[in-house]
Amino acid sequence: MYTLYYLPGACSLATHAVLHELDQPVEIVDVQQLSNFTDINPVGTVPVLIDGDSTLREGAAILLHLLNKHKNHMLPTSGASREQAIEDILFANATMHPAYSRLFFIAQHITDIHARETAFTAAAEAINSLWQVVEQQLAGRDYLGGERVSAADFMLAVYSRWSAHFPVTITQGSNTSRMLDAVQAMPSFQRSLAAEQTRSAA
Ligand SMILES: N[C@@H](CCC(=O)N[C@@H](CS)C(=O)NCC(=O)O)C(=O)O
Repeated sequence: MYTLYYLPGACSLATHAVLHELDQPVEIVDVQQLSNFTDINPVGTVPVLIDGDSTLREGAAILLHLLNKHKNHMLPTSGASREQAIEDILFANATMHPAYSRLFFIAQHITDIHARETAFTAAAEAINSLWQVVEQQLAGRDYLGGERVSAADFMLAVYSRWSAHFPVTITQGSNTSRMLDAVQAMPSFQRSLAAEQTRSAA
């Protein structure tokens, strides 16, 4: 049984959904209910995964740990498709996620209304450029890696939901919208979303 520390709807939702895709039992802990989460992750961010005696931090490292450990179709075991899947996870984690993180930063720290608007517009433009890159990669394929869903698809589907919280216009191409809709309709995604909402409402 894994333990996943999460925030509802945050990037930890991708880890949660991938755990269900891998058919792994998981207990989830909403870090908002904890007063000592920085004892578990001094950086204060989710996800954190407990696997036996190991405490794993950093979303990309956690996903690669899980995908290397459990048999799956999301991370090929060798070759160019494996390299591509790893690159896609890192693109999601280290490029797309930080682009979205700017929205949270602006909302939290920029109070001047004009500066805020300028910053939101610039952040949205940067995000939209990245979605165009995704759109090109998805040409002629259902998911980033081809026919089967990958961990990076889950990550992008989670991030895509965040723009609804901000006064920005984020647009995705038709290939991307199709992929994002397909991932969010998956039982693993729906189950994770529902569990996170139920837990935080309790
Ligand atoms: N590099 C970290 C970043 C994770 C991250 O930014 N998590 C956000 C949620 S999506 C978080 O925990 N934010 C709460 C905070 O920063 O206090 C990772 O990939 O695990």
